[in-house]
Amino acid sequence: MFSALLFLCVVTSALAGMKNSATFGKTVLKYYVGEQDTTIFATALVSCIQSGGELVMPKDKKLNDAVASVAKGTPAWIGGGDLFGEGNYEWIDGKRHEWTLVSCREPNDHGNGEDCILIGGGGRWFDHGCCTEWGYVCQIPNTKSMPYENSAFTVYDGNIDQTTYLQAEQFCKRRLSRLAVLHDREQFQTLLSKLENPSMTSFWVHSEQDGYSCISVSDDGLSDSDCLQSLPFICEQVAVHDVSVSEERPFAESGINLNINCSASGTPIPKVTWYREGNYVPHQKRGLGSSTLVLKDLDVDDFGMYVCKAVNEVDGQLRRMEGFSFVESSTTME
Ligand SMILES: [Ca+2]
Ligand SMILES: [Ca+2]
Repeated sequence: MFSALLFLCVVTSALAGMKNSATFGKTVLKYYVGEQDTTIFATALVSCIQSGGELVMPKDKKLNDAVASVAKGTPAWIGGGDLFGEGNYEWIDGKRHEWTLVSCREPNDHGNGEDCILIGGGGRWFDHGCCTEWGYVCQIPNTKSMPYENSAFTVYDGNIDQTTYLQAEQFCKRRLSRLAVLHDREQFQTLLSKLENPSMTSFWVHSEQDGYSCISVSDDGLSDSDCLQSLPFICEQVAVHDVSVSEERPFAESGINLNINCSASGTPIPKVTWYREGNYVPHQKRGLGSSTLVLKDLDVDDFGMYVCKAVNEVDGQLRRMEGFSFVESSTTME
């Protein structure tokens, strides 16, 4: 007879811990790194927004030197890359990125898979795979004003950002976000009530209703507006916020049936799928934002590493994030 222990650990995109910071003009540069805190490019982007700022865009040498110094010469993500077209390097605000501080033989798009930019020793830049894990530097306004961050929503208020509908839409997309989908007026009023001094009363948002082109929201609700008007806007993160599994260390004996549920939250609601060693597991019940791994009449062949992935995608584009869970098994003989 044998019994077995299924061992499981959960890795989610937890917020990183800040390791170093420095004031630069009206902003604070914060460097996040560490065994638990290094992360893929997409998570770094979202994490900076959640901290009320953005992944740093060191467009001039002074700022670049400050970034290199706060990152202590170790590689760190900065806000640039060619994610939206090979060789078209852009900062995350959509401005063209020029390789003025290039490292030797870079950018080289090594293996046709390097679309994000790291700052390295001497403040020099190099392209690297976006899904590799590194520290990162956020640039955060040291005033407490805008943008206001409320969970998945970021309100870009009047004085800073007023744009046409199309520009607002692009702005959100470059931050792994979309123009916010607001479901009712109360949701908007709650958001607005948390702003200290809202300078405007009308904001661009996305509408899922047919027949509208450019939608703004105000106290009166949603309305069809002139697309070329300049308005502030509200972005909503496209992200997996959390991944959890029903049992972290299920004790499994041969012959039993085992159900392990994996659920994820995010905007939009992520698709959740179980894999075993990279292969889709057919025995799973998938629902909205969750999937249950169903192992019937467990035997030794069922033990192995299971991975639950929560994926978010908008417009079929690369803008997505993943959360992972790992299930490992070990067996003990009696
Ligand atoms: Ca590339
Ligand atoms: Ca490279």
